[in-house]
Amino acid sequence: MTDKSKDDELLREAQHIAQMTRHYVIANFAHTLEEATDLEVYQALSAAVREKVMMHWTATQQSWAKARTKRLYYFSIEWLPGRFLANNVFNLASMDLITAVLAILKRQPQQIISQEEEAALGNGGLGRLASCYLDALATHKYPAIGYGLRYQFGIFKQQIRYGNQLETCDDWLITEQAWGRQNDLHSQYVKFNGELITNLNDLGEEIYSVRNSDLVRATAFEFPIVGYCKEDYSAVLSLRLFSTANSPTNFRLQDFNAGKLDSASELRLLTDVLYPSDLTITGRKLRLYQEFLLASAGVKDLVREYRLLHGDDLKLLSDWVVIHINDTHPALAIPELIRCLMKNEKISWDQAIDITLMCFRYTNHTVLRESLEEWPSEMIQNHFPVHARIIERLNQTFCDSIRKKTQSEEMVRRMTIITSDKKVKMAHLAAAYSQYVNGVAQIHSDILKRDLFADFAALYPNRFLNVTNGVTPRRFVAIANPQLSQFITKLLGSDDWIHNLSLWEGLKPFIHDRAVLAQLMEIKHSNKQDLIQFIHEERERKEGMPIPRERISDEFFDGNALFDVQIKRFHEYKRQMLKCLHLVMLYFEIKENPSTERIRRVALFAGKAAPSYYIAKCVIRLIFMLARKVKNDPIVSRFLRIIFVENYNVTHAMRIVPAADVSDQISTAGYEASGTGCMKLAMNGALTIGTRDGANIEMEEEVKRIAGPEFWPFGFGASADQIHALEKSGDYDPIHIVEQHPLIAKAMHALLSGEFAENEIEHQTLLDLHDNLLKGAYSSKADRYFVLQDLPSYYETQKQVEKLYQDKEKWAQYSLCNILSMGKFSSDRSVKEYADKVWQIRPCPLDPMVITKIDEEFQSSNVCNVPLSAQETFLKKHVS
Ligand code: 26W
Repeated sequence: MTDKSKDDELLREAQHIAQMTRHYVIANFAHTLEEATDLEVYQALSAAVREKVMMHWTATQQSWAKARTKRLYYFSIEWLPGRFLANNVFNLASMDLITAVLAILKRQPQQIISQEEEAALGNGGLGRLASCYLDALATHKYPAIGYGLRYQFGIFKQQIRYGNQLETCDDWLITEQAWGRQNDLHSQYVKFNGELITNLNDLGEEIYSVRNSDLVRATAFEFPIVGYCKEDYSAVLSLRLFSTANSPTNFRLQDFNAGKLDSASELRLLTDVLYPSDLTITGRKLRLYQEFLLASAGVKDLVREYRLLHGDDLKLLSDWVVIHINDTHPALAIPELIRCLMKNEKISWDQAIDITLMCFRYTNHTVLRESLEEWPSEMIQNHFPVHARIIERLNQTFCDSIRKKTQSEEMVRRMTIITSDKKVKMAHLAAAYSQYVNGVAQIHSDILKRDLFADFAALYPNRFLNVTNGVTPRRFVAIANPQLSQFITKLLGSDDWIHNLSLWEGLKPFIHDRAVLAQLMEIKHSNKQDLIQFIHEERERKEGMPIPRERISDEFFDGNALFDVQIKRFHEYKRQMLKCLHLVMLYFEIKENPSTERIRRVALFAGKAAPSYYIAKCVIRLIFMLARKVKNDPIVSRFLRIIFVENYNVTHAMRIVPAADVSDQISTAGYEASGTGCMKLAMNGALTIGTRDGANIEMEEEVKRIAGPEFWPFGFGASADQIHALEKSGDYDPIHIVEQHPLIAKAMHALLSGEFAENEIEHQTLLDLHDNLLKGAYSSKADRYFVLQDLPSYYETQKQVEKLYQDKEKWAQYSLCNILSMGKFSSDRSVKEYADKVWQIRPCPLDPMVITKIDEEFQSSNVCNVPLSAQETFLKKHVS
């Protein structure tokens, strides 16, 4: 197609969607376009786009039902899809379409798109990874479904008041939902509580049921996940989320009438809140209820779907079904499947176990001991007696097999699912009954085999694999960074990289092209200014009044400085504290040598701390204090600024990532399973300052292999093995490091003296942080995560950063070399690897006959389908 005819088609499509939007504004809101609010235009435009999505969705589901292919059921207790409208339009057509539609409607695209509350149904990495994978699965047409929970309140909204993190309710459902809609076909009844009943099945084997249980209705809501596809129909997957909120069956009227209000609503409130911690579980019973709800409703739904497509013989389940559990939170799906298999079926216990083992796959996402789930068996017993009994038997069967294999009671003791103090180890349950278990980066998978699952790996060596994480280049490059995307497309002569990121290696011939490098720097500068503008607008919205633009420009040196960003959850192991101490050192250094030539630097932080994580909140308060001190210092503020962007979420990531020059990936080696922010930032041209941890290691390998060893210049710190050795020997003494480095001593002393504090509470915060590093007040040991150990090398490496940044052209060259080496870290590569090695599923193209039929049916009933001449009249009238 020529450019001209492409443009014509785009305009026609835009015209059509604009017209549908006008239709929906009046039909749904009783407003003409002129009087419609931005929210109403957003809703109406979404409804218009949704029509197209629905056609593709129907075509996908019908094609796959017809082809009877094996399907993936991906269970995750967290999902972080981000905003839908722009993503869906981009994946179906192009961003230009939305711009053209809104030009016709005379509305500002950003104004309209930002009306959408993002579905923030997760804490961080785990949930965002699941969403990146669904995007890639849809893009490459893998038959898959996502299961999760539709929390009424997602992760809390974060505000910082005088350095305190305030948590407020995330009321994302307050407006009518344009994308996630109820679908009663998939709603399920799930049983909680009650008494165990044991019967025998046709084979004379025990089967279990309950009496006097609470019947809970899990109402299904579905989001369409639109794959990227320009040539023909996009595949559209379902993200199916269960809620107990608005079903009247979940209300205990008897209790209400007896005045027991809490108990009356208990079951309706199960999906009210997402647990705001990715470290430990606090509200235990409710969390277990949530995990069971997801597991049971999901398994029932997939069994229903299987029967519909393949009949009632569940013995063949694993031919058509693969169930993935994203960490252990949905692991109760294992006993739930056993229960379903044995109920009313001529399936024996041993067969049920074989089928289950063939169906399940499990990914582990953390090695932090406190994050590994263990449930008291009594608790499972009290609320899910059938599942407790099945887990007991699963444990027995598993322990017997280990005994037989090893003749070692010690091995049995170490590998048991239920411990001697009656705790159910969910990681053991998942590892014992999954065909494959994987970690999320090579180092993490190796550590799992060496450490957490050492015995399992010894007995079942073929079960353990690695699949390194990946992120979607659609959302995090093509949509978030349109300037860079267009530039890359121009250089490569094609936009195929959007679904095949390894093509980026084709940028190599440009690494010495001065014009290309200059343009790259220009794009970065412009992205920085966009970020400043965005933060400006956010602050104005928050404060409800205009703020002079100069104020915020000044705060960021108008984008003419190095933007050094650390954006992620606040955790001690992620070591935001390391960056803070470096900033304190910089502060003193600048103060003492004000006339030294140096670069200007903006240190940007964003991230949430779990509401009960005291030390993490202290670090946020420290950042606030440092930012204030630096800003008010006439000398230091000439070179340094510290910014905290509140309420980090997917939308904010899409703004910050394209503007970053330096990406801080500075976790204690051995602790960050993979990290995914590191990939998004590098794809957008940031250089990584990082430890040899998680996916950093593989990013380094790729940059060195593809571009050359010199282009990964900012690695630093102790390796995982060195850290491991220090931990084992118990020799680590942080005080010793302080004594050796006068500038570090000065920084630590500043915490003690309260130099950055303006009141007693602030001073106490500094003292607590100081003691946490030197005395071990809040975690078991002093400086448990080796902040001071790595501080000297971090400091030296930051000096290298400053040196390189002085040569802008050279910096741009390094940046380009990092970008072009990131092909491996696309979620497309990850899901293909999962599909081949872990799931054994294949892409299934949409059926042209199905598409034709749906097209015809839709066109014949399309209320907004106007003949071309009428469109042209409209165009003449409205598009100048
Ligand atoms: C028990 C509470 C709880 C909740 C969530 C414990 C642990 C979790 C998650 C497994 C934590 C998590 O999000 N892990 C992150 O997963 C990412 C995706 O694989 C990785 O990139 C991060 O390194 C890892 O920290």
